[in-house]
Amino acid sequence: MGKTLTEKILEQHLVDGKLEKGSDIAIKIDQTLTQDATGTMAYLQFEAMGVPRVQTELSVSYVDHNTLQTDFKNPDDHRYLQSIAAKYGLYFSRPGNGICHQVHLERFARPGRTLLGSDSHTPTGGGVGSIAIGAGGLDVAAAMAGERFRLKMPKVVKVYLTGKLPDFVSAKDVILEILRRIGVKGAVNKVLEYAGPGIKTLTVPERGTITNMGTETGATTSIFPSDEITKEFLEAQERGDQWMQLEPDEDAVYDETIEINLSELEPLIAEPHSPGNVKTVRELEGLKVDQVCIGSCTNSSLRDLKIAANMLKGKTINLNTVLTVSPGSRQVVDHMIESGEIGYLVKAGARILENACGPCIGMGLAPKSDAVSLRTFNRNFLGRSGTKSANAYLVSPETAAIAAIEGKITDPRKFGDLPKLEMPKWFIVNDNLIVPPLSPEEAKNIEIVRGPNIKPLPEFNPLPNKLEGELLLKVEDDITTDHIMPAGAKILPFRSNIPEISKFVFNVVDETFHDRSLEKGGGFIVGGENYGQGSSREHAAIAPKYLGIKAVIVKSFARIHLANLLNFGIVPLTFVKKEDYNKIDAGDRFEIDLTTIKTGKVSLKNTTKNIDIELAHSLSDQGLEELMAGGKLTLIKQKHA
Ligand code: MIC
Ligand code: SF4
Repeated sequence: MGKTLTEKILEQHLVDGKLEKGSDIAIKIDQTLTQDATGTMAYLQFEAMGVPRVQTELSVSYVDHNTLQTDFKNPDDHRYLQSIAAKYGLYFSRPGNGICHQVHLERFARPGRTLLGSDSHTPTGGGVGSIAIGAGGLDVAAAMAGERFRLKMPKVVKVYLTGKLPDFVSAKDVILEILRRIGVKGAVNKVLEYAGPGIKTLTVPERGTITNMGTETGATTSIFPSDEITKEFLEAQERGDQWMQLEPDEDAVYDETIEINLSELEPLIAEPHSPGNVKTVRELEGLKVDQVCIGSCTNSSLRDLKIAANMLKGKTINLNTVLTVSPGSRQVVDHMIESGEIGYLVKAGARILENACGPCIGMGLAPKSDAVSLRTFNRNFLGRSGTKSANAYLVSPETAAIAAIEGKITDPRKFGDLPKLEMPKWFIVNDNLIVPPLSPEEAKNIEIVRGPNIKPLPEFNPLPNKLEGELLLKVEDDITTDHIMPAGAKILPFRSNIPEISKFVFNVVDETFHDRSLEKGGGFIVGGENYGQGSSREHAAIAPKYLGIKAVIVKSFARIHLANLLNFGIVPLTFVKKEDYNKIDAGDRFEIDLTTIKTGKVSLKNTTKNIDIELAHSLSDQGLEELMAGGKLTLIKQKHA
């Protein structure tokens, strides 16, 4: 029986388990990446593991999220990260060099390699045929320490592309079409593997847009084959020697198939507050737009900026619309300067921001009250822009550019002739903002530099056999980690300070959550389907744990958040009968007996309502051991001691 591309790469990296759908496997990780907002915690954990140097083939530490420096906290974190990189053998991508996923795709991602990143959009690397997975910081720290990465063997979905994208329809519309069909939980524990003649019409950065935003379907990762187009891209990045051909066997067997004829697609848009609320742009035409933001790891490649610049050439942005542009990398800016195209944006009135995440994570440029904000980003969760009353919509660069001109949602196909884009044959390669690793000898003399905002990791104790407390909060389906642990300019600087950041847990849902949790000595959270979708931030587990949350009981979990709960000793449980969700209310008192947890089931006694509810979990034996020890770090520390 033939193999899928996913199976081929996983097989080469398999260190435990069998490649059978749904079973627990462990793989070797070749590369890791971190960004600053998750990196500080990841490296505090790595330090605690006591390993003298990273054990991977390549590890890169990027600074791209916390670049708004309103006081000492963020720059102190950058300095800490730089000293860590020097001490432990990592590459360090300095602030200003670009967004981790864009830079990693340009400079480091390799076909056939495994990449684990402490950011949920790590699958961007699937654009060159690597198995690139997002994970919590602790899992990435463990991989840097040479630990295997455990996951459930995903199902493999063949996304069969035919045809060719029409003018003014681009890669973003492809992933929006997939989201329109399968929604934000349609690919949990699945890999989206792209195939078919249509892939030959997509360049690597376009493929990267699609694999990047595949995260929004809940997919473990997304991947394209490594073909002639990949080869051309790597050669143009002066990395031709890293190319290898990789494709599935002709008789590969897939678990599911999605077919998309690219020629039939039209411009799409995701309405607030979910990337899964997809409509056609036509349906929303005429809606007044206050802000347009171009950038983010989804749509900030050279091609994306070029199309926007050339659509804006010679025009002025609408009187009532603000336009921001955040390029994905310095390489992109370098080309835009060389070709003069950056001038088209500047002259049209765009506010050019730095090469970083920026408004995508609410780091500045929050929209005005009740604004309509059109963004080329991948997420439009409630409050993420920094303005809770704002309505964020997700679109392609083409749809963004025309909206900036017209001041309202407009089908970009009305623009007229498609501007002709001149793409360079060779990229300008300048790695002078990437600090290479020091030799072990040189690294010996490096001192780790910590600012006052970097607080030590909280220590968590082994779990007792019985959990007792109150149901502190009951929430609906599709609760994101942006609900649980919001980000933005005010909160992100506390990513290395758990006591401080825990004050914001569930702030967008219930401002009393922090105080109530502490008053009640902790308790429980109940949720619906896909609990914890979105980012990889482990702070959405560590901070609730710090507030005394003992178990989270839901209909189903998103993959990364489930792993993060387990990593920090919060018991992740699911209802055996989903209708039991309706039988409980916030304020009820629970007792959960964990003595049967090894059987896969535990019983919850609701002493307020005097009912028993059956709960289950999907943890492996090793996962259980880590959970009961109060989290994974304790066990890893013991191992390396
Ligand atoms: C995001 O896009 O939500 C983030 C910010 O990049 C997160 C990581 C984080 O919270 O630091 C992610 O996607 O994992
Ligand atoms: Fe940065 Fe936004 Fe991408 Fe997250 S989604 S890595 S915040 S650009």
